[in-house]
Amino acid sequence: MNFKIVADSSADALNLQQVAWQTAPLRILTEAKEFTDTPELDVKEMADFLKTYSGKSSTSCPAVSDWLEAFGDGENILCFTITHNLSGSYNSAIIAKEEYESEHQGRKVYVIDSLSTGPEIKLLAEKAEELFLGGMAFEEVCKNIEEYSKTTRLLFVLESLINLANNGRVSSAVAKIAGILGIRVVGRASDEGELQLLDKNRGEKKTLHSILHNMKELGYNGGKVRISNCFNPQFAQTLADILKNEFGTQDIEIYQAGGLCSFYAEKGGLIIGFEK
Ligand code: X90
Repeated sequence: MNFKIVADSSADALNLQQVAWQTAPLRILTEAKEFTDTPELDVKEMADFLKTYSGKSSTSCPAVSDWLEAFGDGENILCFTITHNLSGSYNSAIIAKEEYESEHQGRKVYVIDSLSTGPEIKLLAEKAEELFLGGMAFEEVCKNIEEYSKTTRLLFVLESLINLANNGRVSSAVAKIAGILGIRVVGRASDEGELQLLDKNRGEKKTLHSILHNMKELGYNGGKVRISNCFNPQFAQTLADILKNEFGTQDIEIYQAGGLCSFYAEKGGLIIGFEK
């Protein structure tokens, strides 16, 4: 059976080793330049450009044609999108699925709205790979991933919410709190896939305390963790060390966020996906 995992680029590069995968790019748009969020995008170069750029910037979800390209010639495709509450990506994927299935008799695309983004999608994709390699049939994998996604969570820590506010994803009053020097906002993806703010903290120590507290509240107890960071690997590593000590966490990975997550998480931001 030919199996392929596809996600929009909010999931960052998936780097799966044993099944075919591809991402459909979101785009970061400015008046001067456009960045397509493929695994090849030079995120550092984009961040440097945005630092000196003072005009408007926004993003756009994958077009139907981007999804079709990512489906390629897959026969059984499991497709993940960022939460429909923040993006049109899910709608676009559904249209692409219908087109793809009617053009290619017998091929299947199963679209899952992650109600989340970034590292939580990565956890879902990794689990799907594992189940498939264990010999599970396509439909069963899809059903199991729907169940598994009820046991994964997403937290984030942001130093700036300017890009989220400028693009209408949080209110500007909320963004102002995060704009105060040294304040870091901790939040989560709610069960409905909305951005939910939980806490604001001054200083790294208090922020770490808040992350741990909120992870525990959400049921964390030593499961898998994926931390996507926007040019802040040290902070991610500090958190990883604490998790290893406190919970005996074994399976933890830290990586630089791709274009879309870097644009919204902004410099210093962490996005943490974990198993309950
Ligand atoms: O369609 C588009 O243009 C994409 C818009 C995406 C907007 C938000 C992306 C957020 C990425 C920030 C922290 C994670 C929040 C997750 C809440 C569900 C990273």
